[in-house]
Amino acid sequence: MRANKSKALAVTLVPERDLKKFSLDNNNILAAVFYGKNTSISLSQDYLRVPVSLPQVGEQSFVEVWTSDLPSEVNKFENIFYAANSDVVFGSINFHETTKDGLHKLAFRAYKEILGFLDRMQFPFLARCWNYFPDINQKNNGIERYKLFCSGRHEAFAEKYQSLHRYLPAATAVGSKSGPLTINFIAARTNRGEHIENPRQVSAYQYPVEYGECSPSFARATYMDLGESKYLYVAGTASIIGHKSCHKDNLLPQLQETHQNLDSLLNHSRCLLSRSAEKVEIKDASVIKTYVRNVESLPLVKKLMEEKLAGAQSRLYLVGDICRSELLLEVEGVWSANNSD
Ligand code: 3EB
Repeated sequence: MRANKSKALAVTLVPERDLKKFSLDNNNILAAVFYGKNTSISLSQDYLRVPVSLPQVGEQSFVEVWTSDLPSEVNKFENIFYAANSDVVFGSINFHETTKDGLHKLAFRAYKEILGFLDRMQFPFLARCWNYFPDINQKNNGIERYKLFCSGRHEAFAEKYQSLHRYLPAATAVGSKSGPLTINFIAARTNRGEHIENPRQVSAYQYPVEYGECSPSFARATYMDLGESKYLYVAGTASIIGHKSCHKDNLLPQLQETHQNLDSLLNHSRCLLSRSAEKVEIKDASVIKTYVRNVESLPLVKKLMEEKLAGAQSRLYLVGDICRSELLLEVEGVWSANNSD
């Protein structure tokens, strides 16, 4: 068992009970994400351990492990915990809401701090963000919390960039049951990356105003060329065509529509990963993560995902609230290729 051979950054899921052995087996871990944990992030480690409070479902517990062959440093700057090597950084920021500092303000503050940190550390290419916070579909003072989050995030990007859409990373925004606003991110030194949109979907940053005063600041996918390997980080993908949610509250067609969206995106970006490949498919993912709103829907979702996945790659099933209340699931993943392909 080992990660994809890659110098700067690779990702794999490791059974939690094998983690020690995995790290002793010459795998240099940069960061490990523990799902279903409420522990706090700590620095006294050889690699970054990031807890995410969303429960995972399955026979055994997996850890999402980001590895690298390059020497790395684990550290903290202001509120950001990070692990960095010469090419990439994996970071995490956490803020607890108070009556004075609500979600809107904290989302702004968190992104402002992330963007400032990346400038200072000279990792100009923000490739991937994961956003988790409680009660995503609930309202504060009449406004849905997801929309408050989107406003704060948008303001931070807009303050820094004039044509901000060129800088928006692939992202995930999923609601937790508890815990702080948690934003995990990956950024790179390289400028050999690219943000990608899905031909079946309106770009989220161009959603009409009915979805919120400020549009969601994310790209459908981000491609990153790290020399030895190339990666496609695919954002949380749901049953949305154009800008409209489809198959409201209807699990099975939502999953099928999500698969079509993924197929469309992979087809659209396949040449970046491999010039010779006729197609890149869902089953070629190196890691695929499925978020479901209701734990009871998991047996069915899992069965249908597994049919799609026939391959040997790793997958994870997490329980969390999708950012539109009518959506029941969302799928994200990482696809990779060697640069010699
Ligand atoms: C969507 O496509 C569904 O706000 O960061 C997916 C991925 C979604 C990321 C985000 C939201 C986000 O609009 C929701």
